[in-house]
Amino acid sequence: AQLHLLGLPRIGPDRELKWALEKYWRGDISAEALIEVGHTLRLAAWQHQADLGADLITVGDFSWYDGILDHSLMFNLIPRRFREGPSLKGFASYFALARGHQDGSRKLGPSPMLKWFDTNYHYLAPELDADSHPQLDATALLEQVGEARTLGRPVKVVLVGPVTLLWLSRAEGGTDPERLRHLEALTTCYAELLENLHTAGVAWVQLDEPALCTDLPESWRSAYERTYQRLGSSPVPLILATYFDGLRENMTLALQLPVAAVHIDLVRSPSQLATALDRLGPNKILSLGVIDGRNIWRADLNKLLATLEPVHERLGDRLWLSTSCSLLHVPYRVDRENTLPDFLRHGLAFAEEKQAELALLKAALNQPRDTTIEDQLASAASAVDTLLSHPERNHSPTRTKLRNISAEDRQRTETHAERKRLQQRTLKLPLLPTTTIGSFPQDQAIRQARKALRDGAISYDDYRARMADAITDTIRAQEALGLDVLVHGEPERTDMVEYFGERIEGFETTRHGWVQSYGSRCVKPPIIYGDCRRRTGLTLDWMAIARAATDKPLKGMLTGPVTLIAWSFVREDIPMAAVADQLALCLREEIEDLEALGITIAQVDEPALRELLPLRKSDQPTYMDWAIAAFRLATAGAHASTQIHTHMCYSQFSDIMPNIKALDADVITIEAARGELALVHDLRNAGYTADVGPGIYDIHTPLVPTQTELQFRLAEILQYLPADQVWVNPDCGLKTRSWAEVKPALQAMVAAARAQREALTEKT
Ligand code: THG
Ligand code: ZN
Repeated sequence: AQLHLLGLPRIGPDRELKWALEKYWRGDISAEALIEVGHTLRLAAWQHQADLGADLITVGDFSWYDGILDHSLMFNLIPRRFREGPSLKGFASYFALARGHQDGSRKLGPSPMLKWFDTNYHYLAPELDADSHPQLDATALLEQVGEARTLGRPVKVVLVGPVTLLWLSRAEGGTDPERLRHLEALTTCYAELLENLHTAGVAWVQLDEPALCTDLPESWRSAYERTYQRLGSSPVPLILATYFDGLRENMTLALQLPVAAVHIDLVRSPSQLATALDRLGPNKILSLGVIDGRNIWRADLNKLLATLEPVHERLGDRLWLSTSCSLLHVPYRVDRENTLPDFLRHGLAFAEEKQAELALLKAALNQPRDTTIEDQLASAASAVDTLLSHPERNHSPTRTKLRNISAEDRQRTETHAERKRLQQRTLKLPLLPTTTIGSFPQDQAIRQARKALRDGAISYDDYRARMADAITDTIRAQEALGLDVLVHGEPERTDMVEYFGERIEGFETTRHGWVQSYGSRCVKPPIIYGDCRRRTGLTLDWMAIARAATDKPLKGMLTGPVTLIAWSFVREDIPMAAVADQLALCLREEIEDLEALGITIAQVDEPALRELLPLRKSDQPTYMDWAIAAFRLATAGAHASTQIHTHMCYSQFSDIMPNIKALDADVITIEAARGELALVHDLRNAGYTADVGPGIYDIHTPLVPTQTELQFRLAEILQYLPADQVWVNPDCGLKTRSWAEVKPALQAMVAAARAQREALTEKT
């Protein structure tokens, strides 16, 4: 068997690339210094693969900002506004597409940032139009090939395949034909690129086609045949890489394409091995993704060997071993995580440990089993065992609570209309109530206090006092602005999922476990390894401070079960639905305690509800069932007089409207990425009758909206929704903005709501 890697993380074990990029953007370092950082990171990744005994060194998985953007530039897929805009070169042009460009008074927006399949990684979508003109410029990639060749090992270049590249692109007009019309010209570029790579001495080219693992319309399936018929004459052998799901109905199609090797994901779809073996041609290489590229658990190597041995006997060197997908989605290495308990740390495998697992599998298949191999297999098995049988995994009071959940626990006793009447009695909110999504600007002082606590420079009491000041200040500011429903502002949270992960039992957080989310931005997903339960309040201490500071209606801020799961690494020994219910019970208890504090509004955010949606339609109902059930378990214990809010962002909602309705929240605030009106239409068509706050201004830009603008938008919304259903709020949290932007924006928002209120009262 041979060993190759689909791709590695690139941000650097200490986020070296992030720091270098951000310094370069600030003008603190030169382009040469940035280039040097990239070079060093690539070299380290290649050297590591060579040391490990990988049969091919993977090149092309590095990127300054995003790999798809690299393809857009390599194939000259420049968005129209940039083609017609100022002539930029090198990094200036690259980062303009990634981050936007200010050209005098003209602002050129960045390319749309979209979710990479069902991951928490975001790519920059290629933007196409009738005048797009694909053309090859492979200079940057060929340079990297040259660098890698100095190691003296066979090189494999990884690219996103042409069909997936188009599948992920956006075209003016937005229809399939408008994307597919560019396929032929693009395929010509790929063919030329393959020639160039061959000339440069590249041994293999991996074409990533994860789109083959989605529900493909017929026009796209036939696009695969056309495209690969042409690429089949490539002078360099091709690996077609598929991942994130099984190939299912596309299996025959994929195996018939004229490529030398096919990679399939055996983690997401172990059962497809049998079918693949059945239909594999006599000469084709089968690459098996056996080590999970999406999660961080150490593999059960003995079980894998039991599966692999017969395959190896049959295929010999036509069996290749790899990770299920690129390792981009996991952190670098476990061994530095010395704050984790041993039983957990020994049960984890990040990118480097996963590579070692593959090397061990390869050795166990290719060589006689000597004692070194046997010892390593045994110690892996015992580490996995220790973690699996750890008592934290099976906490009996939590299990009992879970067993006792009944259908009524997921059902509020009053209808929304009845609840609304009761809630209004205590809240006494005006028409078109104003609120925010929860977070307020995190200034230097707040960040410094959190860091000082982490570094042990200040005591917890000192930290708490500083946070209390921040909360009180934020409350005063909201009162001064005249907002109707106040929040405490979340100064104590960096990332909300990390915050809850630090407080819920059954979670651990890492010190260095960063994963790239987009560009230079990273997240540190916590690990759900045990039964989740709440030992003490998750937010109560801060909320008590806020409650004491104001008499106005106050909203408690919680993160929903689905989002906690989506942005964590999750145990796999029990169903995700069970983990979701455990988390839901934690939130349910928290809401009960908030009520006891006199806080009768609770927002349970589910920004990732759409993100976790399975790639295949046929899998989606099952997911939605447990996701909605968990949200309802979290919230249905609230008194009828308690108002449940939820918030969602970054996604398209039209196809999940019925599911959003089924959450049975009293108020939903939504990011209206496609504009408020499209969203309001969708809500009306779905017969949505609960309250809605369609984000009335975009917090993702530093532009401050004016009252006139907002009043106009509000008036438009009111043409579609009755006034007593509408809330007025920004479209997301304000954490990333400055007070200088937030104050005038909220002032304008409150003024717009008041003016609109008066206009409505005059009418009646
Ligand atoms: N939290 C988590 N996942 C997410 C988001 C989140 N996924 C989707 C979306 N939001 C991704 N967006 C971001 C936005 C900002 C940052 C990361 C992902 C970010 N990260 C800091 C950085 O890289 O500098 C991390 C700093 C820190 O936490 O200390 O700014 O909100 N889990
Ligand atoms: Zn949001």
